[in-house]
Amino acid sequence: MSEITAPKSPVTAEQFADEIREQLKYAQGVTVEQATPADVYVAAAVAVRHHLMDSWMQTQHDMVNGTTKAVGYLSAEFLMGKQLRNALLNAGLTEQYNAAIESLGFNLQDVVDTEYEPGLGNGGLGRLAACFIDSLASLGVPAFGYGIQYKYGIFKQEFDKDGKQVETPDYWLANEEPWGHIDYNRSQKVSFGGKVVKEGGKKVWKPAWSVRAVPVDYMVPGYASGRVNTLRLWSAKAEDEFDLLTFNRSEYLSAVKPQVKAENISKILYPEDSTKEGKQLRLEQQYFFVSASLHDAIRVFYPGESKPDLTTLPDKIVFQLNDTHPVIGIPELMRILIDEYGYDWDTAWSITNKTFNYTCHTLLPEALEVWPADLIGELLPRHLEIIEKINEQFEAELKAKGVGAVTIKDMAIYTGDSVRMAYLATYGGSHVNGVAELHSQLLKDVTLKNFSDVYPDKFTNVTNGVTPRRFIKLANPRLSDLITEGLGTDKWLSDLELLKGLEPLAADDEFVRKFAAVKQANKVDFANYAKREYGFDLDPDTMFNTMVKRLHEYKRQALKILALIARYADIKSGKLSADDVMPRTVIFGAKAAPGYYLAKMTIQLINNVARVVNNDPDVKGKLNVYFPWNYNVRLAQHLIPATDLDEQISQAGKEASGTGNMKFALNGAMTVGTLDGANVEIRERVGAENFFLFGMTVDEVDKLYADGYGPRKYYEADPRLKAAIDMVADGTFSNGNKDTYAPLVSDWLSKDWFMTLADFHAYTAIQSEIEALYAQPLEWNRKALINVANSGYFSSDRSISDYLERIWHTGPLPALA
Ligand code: CRA
Repeated sequence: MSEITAPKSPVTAEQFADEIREQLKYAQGVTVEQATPADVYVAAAVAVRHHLMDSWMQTQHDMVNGTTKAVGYLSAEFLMGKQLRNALLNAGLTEQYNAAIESLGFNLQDVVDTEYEPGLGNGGLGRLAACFIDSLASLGVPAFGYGIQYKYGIFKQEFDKDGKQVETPDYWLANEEPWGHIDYNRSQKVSFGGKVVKEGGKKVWKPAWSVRAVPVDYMVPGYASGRVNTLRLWSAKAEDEFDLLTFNRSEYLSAVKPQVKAENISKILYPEDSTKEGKQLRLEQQYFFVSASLHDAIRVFYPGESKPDLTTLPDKIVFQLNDTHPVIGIPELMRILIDEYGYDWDTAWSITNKTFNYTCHTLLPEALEVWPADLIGELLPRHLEIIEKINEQFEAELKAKGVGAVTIKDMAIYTGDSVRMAYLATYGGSHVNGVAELHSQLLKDVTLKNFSDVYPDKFTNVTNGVTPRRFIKLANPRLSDLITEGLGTDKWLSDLELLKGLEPLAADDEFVRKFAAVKQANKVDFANYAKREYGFDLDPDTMFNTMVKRLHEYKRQALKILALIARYADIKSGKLSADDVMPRTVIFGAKAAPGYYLAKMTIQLINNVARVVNNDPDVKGKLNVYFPWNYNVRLAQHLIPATDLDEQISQAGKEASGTGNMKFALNGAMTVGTLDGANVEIRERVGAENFFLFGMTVDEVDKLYADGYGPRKYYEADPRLKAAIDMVADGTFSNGNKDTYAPLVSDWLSKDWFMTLADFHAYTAIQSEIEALYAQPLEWNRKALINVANSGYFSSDRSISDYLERIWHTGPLPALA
């Protein structure tokens, strides 16, 4: 860990208030009296940026002039969450800000509430990237996050009157966005299309069109490190705004066509990729940000040099490829080195190989990108040539190592028809890592087995982590205070393993009661929040049981909802008296990909189960289901600290890691989960007796597939499962319409690819264990506290330390004077 401590900001609350006043007057043109909370938010954000400026410049200076290798984290997603509170915390300005805002006559929360969350990511992968750049800065390691400033982030989710998901565009830049600085003077040109010609024996790419990549810089302040790194998100602009000749012919729309085409590149996060056009746009995005970032790094590290010695590039910066999305960076760096700087192939390959590493985040084959070769050929003809040559070299290398012809064919990076980006990344970089022990093992044993046989040393694991600053300190101030009280220090915020010191306190009933009181107060807070934001009436005296994550079949929201329906069916049939039901509030949060039919139908089902169950007097309010729409980082920060029981119930071998599981354990929720992803490591650390484990293991899943899985057998054998599925089929949750969920029911009974039915019995069986423990609040909270005490390992600071040691081989900048 870094020894650097933050220079205590000398600013007083009065000065901070003056800075806000000045900004309001000279930049925004409003008096304090005229100002709205939104005005004050912008002014406060600008004031915070000003306070970070010296550290930002110093960090860049030390990075470029020193000998510490920097990290470039290339990621198509950065799901940052709101910035103001986090920046204040990390800059040590929270108290001054609070006092200043109040002295100006504003309510703190009103001001913070005006900040609009940028949704520049889909889920875990994007949020992980945000945690990682926070930790890099907090550890004092010089780093760039490189990505795209999408104009529209992930869609805004609403539900229609039938409970169906409706997607609306999320125009997060509708109001002034004070954090990003657009740096027009440091733009890069990125080119596409055209053809490769031979000129004087050299291959020359003659592109057909180009766009201008303009960097938008976000400061990334480290917590108590005095260091501020950069998140550089590229925005696409046209090289020429419009064609005046066409415009003068009154063809106004045609005149702006090139502009539209250019700006489309950074218009939207992950466009649909089921059409040819969508695919092409996605590849354009990937190449756009990667090409701009690589050129930018050369500009930054070799300032003003027309003939830089790029053999030193791997000593200046190491690039991490966050999944396959930035992998086109490998042929792009080859192209830059060979075509732009005149290096020979072998030198270029050696530089490239040392500069890149690849993190794989999935085991689902459909998430490992494969590009049609003709698409790459059309859009990036020179890159396709380079990829072909890389593949030739690769095959020769394999042959020399004695690998058989069949295996060589299996391992092809370029098959003639397509390019396998995960294979290109594995061969083209120095290291490959999975994101949890189990996942890394499965990568070696299954997904990338051939590669791990030939290059065993490339493979390693780095288990994911989450930043305790945002997800404990900011999200859960009550728990933070209690932890600090229990440990007698707040150093845990930069050394999370210190939480271990709480373990003895689990034997102290007084402390456990305080811990329980924190959870209860958080539940009351969340109930108020849910009332205000969604109009829900949550009862904080029931168990809060949460399942939040993207909606995907493998994550098995269906398992949760079927178990809930089974319990409802028990009440309806009189098998169970509502009086004997432990009161439970089940809270779902999930977005489904717009084109994912069964996932969207599951959302509709959950909403309608909520409607029916919450309004049935027979249930006597014992079971309640809520589905707050538009799950995002903000909602996570409110909901996670208020949760008693967290659901991590994916089919074993499908969830690469999960990071929600870590956030919940750190906030004192108990977990019900399968042996999947990082659940395995959480359980190992918190102790098997403090984790509700159920369900098949990876081996059992594999065996069942091999033996031939038939879900109907489970339906026939388990009357409760049958009752639940029958209820979905018979129209109970669709106003009598039997067709509404027919595709879902038919999938469960005939395919059930992720074996929801096979795990149903185990899942419902563990509920009695859960409820027995919940009936003893002191014992429940003791176990929950043990979870907190033993989850320090899941700090993203630890993940980053692992990357530094195992993959990046660099460390913090020298301590600040
Ligand atoms: N969907 C995995 O599924 C993992 C995150 C971050 C995911 C999660 O289990 O925690 O990555 N994979 O490592 C992914 O995005 C393309 O693959 C995810 O967020």
